[in-house]
Amino acid sequence: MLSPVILDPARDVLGLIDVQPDFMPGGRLAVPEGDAVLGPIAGLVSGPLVHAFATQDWHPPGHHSFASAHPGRAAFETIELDYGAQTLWPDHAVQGSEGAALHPALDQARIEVIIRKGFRRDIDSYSAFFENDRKTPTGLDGWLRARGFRRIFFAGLAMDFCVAYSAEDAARLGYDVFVVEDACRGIGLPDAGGGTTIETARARLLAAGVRFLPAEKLR
Ligand code: VGL
Ligand code: ZN
Repeated sequence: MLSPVILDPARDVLGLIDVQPDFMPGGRLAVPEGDAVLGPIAGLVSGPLVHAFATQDWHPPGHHSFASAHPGRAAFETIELDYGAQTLWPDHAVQGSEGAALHPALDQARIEVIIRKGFRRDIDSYSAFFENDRKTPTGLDGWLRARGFRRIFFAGLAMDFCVAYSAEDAARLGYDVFVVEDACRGIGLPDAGGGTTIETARARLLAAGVRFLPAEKLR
């Protein structure tokens, strides 16, 4: 049995990734059971983790991650862009739209900073730390360091994309990283050989030293 993790408010922070209606049933890029994260997250934001940051996927119309920006291409296909492979998505999280808001049921009281990402038209940004070229920073690392946070507990959507990229970058940057598993759901693209699946994302994170735990283990 995994032992409980005793939290220290001086160095621990909750990272809420893309808790936005567009990633939930009825949204434009619905994650299966995406709304199931709201209950566990409500527990987390009223529990022992008193500091939180949130990310918000925030794309301009015509963003290059949208299949609609690439004539002849369909959503969920992968293409090569100058920074590498890019999966194409249905239009989603368009700046200012209702689906791009932080979910109205999310209690924002403990969210001290909101990082918006994916606002440059030609580059996608899954991770809370770097855009998909893996080197353009969002500024989150500077905020976390300046505040003295050393352990990050991630929750949100989607486990296999924005949560996974964020957790992996956090581990690479030297943070102690946990994924609160019951507070995440994944897109679950079919295994198309070499693409990201929930299983490959999980294996990558474990190899990077990221730990998975249920919310009930946080004290
Ligand atoms: C996400 C695909 C495209 C995510 C965002 O939040 O995981 N996935 N944009
Ligand atoms: Zn996006």
